[in-house]
Amino acid sequence: MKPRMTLALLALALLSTATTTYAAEPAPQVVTVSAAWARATPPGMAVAAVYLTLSGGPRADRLVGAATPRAAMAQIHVVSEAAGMARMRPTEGVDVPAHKSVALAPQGTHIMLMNLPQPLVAGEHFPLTLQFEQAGKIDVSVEVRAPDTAPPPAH
Ligand SMILES: [Cu+2]
Repeated sequence: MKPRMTLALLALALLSTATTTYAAEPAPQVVTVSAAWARATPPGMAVAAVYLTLSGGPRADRLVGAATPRAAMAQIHVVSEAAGMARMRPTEGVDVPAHKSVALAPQGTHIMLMNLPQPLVAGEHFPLTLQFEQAGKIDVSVEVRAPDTAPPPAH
């Protein structure tokens, strides 16, 4: 009885060790996307900007495109300043270095949605598919927030 009990305890100890090993937090193998949001659009406004945070995985990656059923076209835009004017223009892609975060935020790089058939309404969520060189397609949900007092980005 006693040796059997010892063995059982030993087995239990081994099992829990193994469980602990497998329960270790899995490191993301690819880029991850978080905090995707867009401002609600007033009726008649056919463009909107999506902002989000890209977190690099073990390997560098590159965001190269985006698409959503809510807009006829989606482009990655960068903002540059010339003669005191902020201007945005399409870019080929956004580099996401390994283990680094890249924020697409107001006044900076964003995903431009063009030809919206319907306005974006505060409180709703809509799907956005991001295309990466390494990770392929990643689907995210974009939260639509109430417009604030900041002026819309100039085109
Ligand atoms: Cu833009």
